[in-house]
Parts: sequence; C-alpha cells; structure tokens
Amino acid sequence: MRNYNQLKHYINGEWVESTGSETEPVINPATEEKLGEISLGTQEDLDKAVSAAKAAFPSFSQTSKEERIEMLERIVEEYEKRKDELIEVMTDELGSPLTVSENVHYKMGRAHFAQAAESLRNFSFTEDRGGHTIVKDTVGVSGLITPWNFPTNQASTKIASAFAAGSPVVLKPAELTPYAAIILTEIFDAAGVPKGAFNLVNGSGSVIGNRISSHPDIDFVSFTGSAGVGQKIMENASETITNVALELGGKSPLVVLEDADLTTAAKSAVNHIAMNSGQVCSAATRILVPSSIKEDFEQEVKNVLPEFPVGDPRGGNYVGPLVAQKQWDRVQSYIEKGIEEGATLLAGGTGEPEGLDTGFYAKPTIFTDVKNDMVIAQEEIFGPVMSIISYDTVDEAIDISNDVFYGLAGYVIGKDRDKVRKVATNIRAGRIGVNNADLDFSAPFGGYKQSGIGREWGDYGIEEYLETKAIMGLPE
Ligand code: TAP
Repeated sequence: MRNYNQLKHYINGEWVESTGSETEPVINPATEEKLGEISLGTQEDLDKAVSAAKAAFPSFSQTSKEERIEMLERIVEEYEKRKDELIEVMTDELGSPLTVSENVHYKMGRAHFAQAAESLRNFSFTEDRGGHTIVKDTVGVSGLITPWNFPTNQASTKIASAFAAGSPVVLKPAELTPYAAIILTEIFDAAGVPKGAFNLVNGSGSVIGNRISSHPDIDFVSFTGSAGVGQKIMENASETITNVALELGGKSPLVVLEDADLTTAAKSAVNHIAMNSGQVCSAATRILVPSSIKEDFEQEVKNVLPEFPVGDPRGGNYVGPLVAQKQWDRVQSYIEKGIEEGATLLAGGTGEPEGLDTGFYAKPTIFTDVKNDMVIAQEEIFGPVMSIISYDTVDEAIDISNDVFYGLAGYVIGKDRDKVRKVATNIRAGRIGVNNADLDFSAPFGGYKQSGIGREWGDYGIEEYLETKAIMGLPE
C-alpha cells in the first residue's frame, strides 16, 4: 500500500515544507479511515509558487511547439508507468470502484495529455491575414482550482492545455482528494517539466483558492466546482480584470424519444446517476419520457437497477460511496425534499443501503412524476438521484430541457433522425450526446448559462490559455 503522507508543496521544481503548521486529514470514504494528511498551505506558500511560475514564464512561454509536444508525450509515458497507483488512489481517496478508477479516471487523465499533444500538432500560433498578422500569445501565469469528483481528469485537462500553450501553472486541488494531484506532480517531475512551470500548493479554498483568484500576478484562473464558488472567483478576479474560465456543473436532460429502445434508454439513464455515484457535472439527472411509454420506462428502470450494485469499491460493485459525510448529508436532504415536494419514489430513498453502515453510501434513488419546477429538478444534487419527467410532444421536451439555469450537457436517445436532430440542436447546452455516443477528447467541453464560461479539452482548451495579438506591418 502506498504511503499517502505528503506534507510538502511542490514549488519551483522541488518539494518544499509548508510555511504553516496546520494539516488536514484525508479520509477514505468507503472505510471512513484516515488515509493520511496534507498540509494546509498559507498565502506565503501560494505567493512563492506564483513567483516561481512568473519567473518560469519568459522561457517556458518561448519553448517551441515541438518541445512542448515532446514534453506532453513524456508526460503520457510517465503517466502510464504510474497506472496501478493512479487507479488505487482514485479508489482510496474518492471511493471509486476499481473498474471505474481504471476505465474512467485513469483513462481520462491520460487522454487529455495525449490529446493536447495531438491538438498542438495542428495548432497554428500565427495567422497571416493579408493586411495584418494574428499572433496567439501565451496568456501568462495560470491559477488552477479543481474539485474532488474527477481528480485526474479535472487537473489533467487544465494542465495539458496550459502546457500546450506554454503557460506556467499553480494548481490547488480539492482537500478531499489531493493525492491524485500529488502523483501527477511526481509524473511531471519525472517527465522533466521545467522548474517553475508546474507548482502544487495544497490547502483550503478559502485561503489558497481565494488567493489564486485575487493574486495580481496570476493572469488567468481556471476553476471547476460549484456555481457559488465560481461567482466568488469572478468577483475576486474582477478587481484585476483577470480572465476566468468556469466549469460549474449542470442539471442535464436525457430526452427519451417514443421509438427508443427502452432497455438501452433505461440502462443509460441509470448509468448517469450510478457512474461515480452520480457525482458527475455532466450527468443526465432529468430523464424526459413520453407520457405514452412512461409506465413501461419506469418498469424497465426497475428491471435494470440491480445491474448497478452498490457497495465496497474493491468488491466488484459499480456504485461506491459518496466522497464525504458532507456530500452524503446533502444528497439525503435532496431526497427528503423530493418526497416533501410530492414526487413519487420509484426506488431507493433516504438512509444507507442495507448492510452498508460504514462508508458514505447512498441508495440509488429514482423519483418519478417529477415536475420540472421542483427543487430536485432544478438544483444540482451531485449524487445518485434521478428525476423522471413526462412530456407529450418533442417541442415540450425541448422546452422542459431548457427550463433550467444550467446548460452543460444534454442527451437524446431514439431512432427518428429528424426528431433526434431537432432535440440535439435545440437543447441550450455545450455538449450533446446522441444515442450513447462515445466521448471525443478533441471536442470542446463547457457550459451555456450558469454552467460556466469557456471551453476545455483539445484545441478549444488550448485557446483558453492564449491571448490574441494583432500586428500591423510585420516584416516578412
Ligand atoms: P466547491 O466548494 O466549489 O469546491 C471546488 C474547489 O474550489 C475546491 O478545490 C475548493 O477547495 C475550492 N474552493 C472552495 N472555496 C473557494 C473559494 N472561496 N475560492 C476559491 N476556491 C475555493 O465544491 P464542493 O463544496 O466540493 O461541492 C459542492 C457542490 O458543488 C457539489 O455538491 C456539486 O453540486 C458542485 N460541484 C460541481 C463540480 C463540477 S465538476 N462542476 C465539482 C464539484 C462540486 P476545498 O474544497 O479544498 O476547500
């Protein structure tokens, strides 16, 4: 078993002691046992990390495209060497089932570095437009703040894009799941990322996160997490007119069309709330079903539910615990709210699943007869809770899909090409999945409305870390 204690921060190419003495325990959500501790960094630690990144900027931003592609490829090689540990750490700190740790968390983290190298190959940093030349310049020093639900993926997509653009970074991962980022740091070190180009400071959102979003030497802040914190980050960044990218979650619809294969649709719907215990920003949590087939769909959901067993993430189950007691309490309060609001409980409910008293396990919960204005249909629960909402016409399904503050993702399952196309093109969201289409890491990821600002992944992700300069009269 890996020794999880790492009380140092990584600044200017080396592991350094924290200037503070406070530490925070990291808890395994499946066993409720302490995995280890991290240091709660101070403002002084963060300021040192920013100074290191600032000092690295002139040389790192001037590295050639080829040098950066080679660096990203070395990162992929080192990442692959740490496969077993990355899988273990996802299971230990997040409670992710081993298969999900491998097939989702490990693979997504790797994919972003490989994709950034690939996107960079075809990326042009200059464009001659006759009268003038457009130059894409590195934005400067980037501050990255990541959440706990996809520790490898969320950090990797930001870091890969920043490195591709030549931007030195300072990363603050979530306190609940800091160890994946610690392994990533070791990977960058082994891959020869230049001194100061990558810096890691562990600590709280209120101290380190807050300082990142208001630091005068940070030129760009990329944040993934809750809408409330996103708003604070924007406020802080506005003092120095610092650019921000925000990925703030969603309340995504899955529109099941009348001619859909019901077993496929039911499995897909349940998978959305089961995968990662429903702690997924782009999960479909509002399942829109034609009134004419609602009862058949409900029955099919009940039939497929046992295919998603809840329990020990090391015991061959598909649904592990929630990340922490706080998240468990939050999910319970939403389930209570749904019952109070008059939705019909089709499966699950409050409390722990039978026999799972230790660990933060919640019951996969299916509500039906949900009205779109209920709290459980409007707010992001971030747990294994589904709301089935019925509709009569495709236009109504589109209206319901869009009647929410969020706009991160949308999904449609059905056979009629015209109806599928109509739903896919009319949902106001940044990413649409048709008939369980595979993920494509070169496609942009990000939200409309209160789901955020900006796009990550692939060439769109790289653009985030660039400024646009127009030069008139540039000599040949
Ligand atoms: P947040 O509080 O938003 O945490 C996300 C990150 O922001 C963490 O690294 C956090 O640090 C940091 N942070 C907290 N306060 C900050 C501040 N004032 N300034 C700068 N950074 C700050 O998310 P949470 O409490 O973990 O989860 C709450 C809810 O947010 C969830 O239930 C879910 O609805 C939503 N959420 C959405 C996403 C995605 S992918 N969109 C991801 C996670 C959560 P520390 O936590 O270490 O203090």
